[in-house]
Amino acid sequence: MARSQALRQRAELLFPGGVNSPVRAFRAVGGDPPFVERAEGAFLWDADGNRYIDYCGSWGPMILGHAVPAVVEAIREAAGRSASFGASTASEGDLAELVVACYPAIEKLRFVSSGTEATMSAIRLARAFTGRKYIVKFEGCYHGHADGLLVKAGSGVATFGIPGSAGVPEETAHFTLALPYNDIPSVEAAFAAHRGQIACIIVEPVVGNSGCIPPAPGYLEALRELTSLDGALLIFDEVMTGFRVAPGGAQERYGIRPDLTTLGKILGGGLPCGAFGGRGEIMDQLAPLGPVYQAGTLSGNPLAMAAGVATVSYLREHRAEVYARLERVSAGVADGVAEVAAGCGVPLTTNRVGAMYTWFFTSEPVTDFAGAARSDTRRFATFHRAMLEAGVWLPPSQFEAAFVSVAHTDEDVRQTVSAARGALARAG
Ligand code: KE4
Repeated sequence: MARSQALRQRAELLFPGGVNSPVRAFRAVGGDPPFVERAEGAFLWDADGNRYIDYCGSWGPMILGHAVPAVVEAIREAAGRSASFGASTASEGDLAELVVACYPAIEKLRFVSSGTEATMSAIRLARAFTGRKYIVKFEGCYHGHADGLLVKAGSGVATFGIPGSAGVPEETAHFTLALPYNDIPSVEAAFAAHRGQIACIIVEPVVGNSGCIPPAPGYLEALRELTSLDGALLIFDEVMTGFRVAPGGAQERYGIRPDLTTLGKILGGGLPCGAFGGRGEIMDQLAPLGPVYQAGTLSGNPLAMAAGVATVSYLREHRAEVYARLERVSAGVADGVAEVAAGCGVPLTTNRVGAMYTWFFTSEPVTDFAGAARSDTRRFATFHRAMLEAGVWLPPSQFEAAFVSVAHTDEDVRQTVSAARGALARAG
């Protein structure tokens, strides 16, 4: 791994931990992360020419696979007309019309450049619209790195086992109530204790940032009812689940109508893009119409719009075939490895919703972050390293979801299950 090693040594002089986002450092699983040079379809190649079947997919965006010709051509064509104007373009409306078609709960939206911007802005909007300060989030859910949301968060925060983050004033965290996921009594108690004071609940409708945790039957419906009763807004953070678990995200899959929705990842087809949207009366509180300020130099960037239109329009035009394939291949890999684990006596709990899934190294059901945290993360680390050495790239943390793309084939599944035989034996 000579070239990756040289690149990492340079990177460690330039970036804290050698990375531009903490989870990429592989600290939770140990070993040195390979540097990726290129990717195509379901495969990554590192700087030393090693090939991997990719189940990280850039943490979700690459649902069509890497370097898909239609997406590449759309970006190339847009780039030829300049990368950015700082002015309105037709392409923003083109992507927005696709979003509105997929998400009936979104009457109006605004594009931003990341999921963090989307959730941060949605929270500010909810507080302004309701005139309330408190927000509710759930332990193990990650909504980006805005101050008030780094409270008992998932993803990298959970991976590093830190309660939140340094630099977040306790006065800010004070207004964030972090409750256990899939636990309605705790939500009822929070509303009883803060009647009329909670601006919103923000929830990953299918958790991805504790590893994959599906909502318990009736859970999302209860959140909808409790927020409506108290006049709080329900925000579905669909940055990860949007276009992933259905074209219309978890709100389509589970039939819930949130007040606000945040999107990202797949929305931009791999380019920096996020969005937040919802009821028009709420969205119209935003400047320049209303008193809530929110802005962004590259919001609605033409290249991101082009990649998003190419990606989302493909998903919509081929929805039946695409989501049936994602379901089949995702079930094939998740259940195939689970069967191998059962056969060699390694305790494994598999959670999956559509094309996102997680293997937890525990024999217990995993229905909230506390359950996920009881997994044997050391065993996961050994498994991850063995799979990487066998040419399978999994997300480098027990508290992340794995993703399948349209480009993954049955042969990729076979090879992955075969690699897992050796990796589970090593982790066993
Ligand atoms: P970004 O700011 O990273 O674009 O989005 C933040 C975000 C918001 N909401 C959800 C549900 C998310 O999953 C994310 C980001 N996800 C992580 C991986 N689980 C991004 C990977 C990283 O931090 O490098």
